[in-house]
Amino acid sequence: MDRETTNLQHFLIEKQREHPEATGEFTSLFAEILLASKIISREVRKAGLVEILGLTGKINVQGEEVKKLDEYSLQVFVRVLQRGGSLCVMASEETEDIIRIPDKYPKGKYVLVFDPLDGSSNIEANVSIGTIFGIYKRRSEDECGHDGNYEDVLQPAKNLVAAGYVIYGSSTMFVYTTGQGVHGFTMDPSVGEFLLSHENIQTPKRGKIYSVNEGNYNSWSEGIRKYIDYIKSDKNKNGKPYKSRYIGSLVADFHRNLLYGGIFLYPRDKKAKNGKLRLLYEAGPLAMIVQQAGGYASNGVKNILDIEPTEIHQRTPLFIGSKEDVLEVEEFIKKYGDEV
Ligand code: P6P
Repeated sequence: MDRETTNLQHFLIEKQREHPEATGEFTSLFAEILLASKIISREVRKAGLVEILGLTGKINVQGEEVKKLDEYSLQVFVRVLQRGGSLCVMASEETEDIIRIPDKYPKGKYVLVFDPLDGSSNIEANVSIGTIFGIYKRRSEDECGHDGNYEDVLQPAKNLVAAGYVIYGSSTMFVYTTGQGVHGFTMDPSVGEFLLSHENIQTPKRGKIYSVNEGNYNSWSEGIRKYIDYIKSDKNKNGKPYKSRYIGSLVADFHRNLLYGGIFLYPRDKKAKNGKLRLLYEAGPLAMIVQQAGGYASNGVKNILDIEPTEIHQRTPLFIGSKEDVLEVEEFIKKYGDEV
């Protein structure tokens, strides 16, 4: 497709022509997500210049200090997305409870789960950070106009109808899937549009990169320690040690591995018995994206897409990226265990 003149809206319309069963129902919702992303991108880009860095003095539900851009990003998403009429409820990393749509706004049939600004601890260091989102159809009675509830939010990632992320890096990119491939759009500030840059992203079946915080090595299970030792040896399928690449910003590490191939790991450890990352609005949406790109995401024993969430902020071990690499982690866990 003509990359230079194709923005997301045009691309969605083209895709709808190819798939008559697809309707234009996402277009307005995606337009709102794009607007929120552009506003956040503007603030992230100037963060070093204005007094928007630093802490709010608040602590979020994760017990983490809330930086001003975190809070700002949450508010932007809520203010833009609540009025569009597509959503019946939202859930976010930054809010303990589900986010209801105010009565003054119409309610639609979709549910948005999102991490407005993941990796925000890296803001001061000018490291790439990102937004992650997933979209479900409501499960409760499908009468628009009714509030959504926990039943609508707590769905396995296999139910997602769309997922995506925005990476605020050297350029701002929007990467998404609606189940018909993974496509990337890069912001052209001169026209203020996200233009098609990566059509139908496919990740290599096996990579040469691993991304993990090795500082946790002594806290991991035997299965994970043996896997990491294996890929750092000449005995792995590549015949030489994998490269270590770890930014400490999930979206940035995931995005690089999606394009180049490789595996990102956040295993459980003695401190974080269920891992650190969140199932609903981090692992789940990325699992849909990576599967659409030919990769795979696992908690070490099963596909992330199949995990039924019981709590909004529940954590999960996460192994995600090139399919053969992730399957190999499952083999090591099966053979040596994952007890911590
Ligand atoms: P650690 C950032 O705080 C984050 O939530 C993810 O973006 C990132 O992958 C992970 O935590 C890094 O965690 O324990 O290695 O610093």
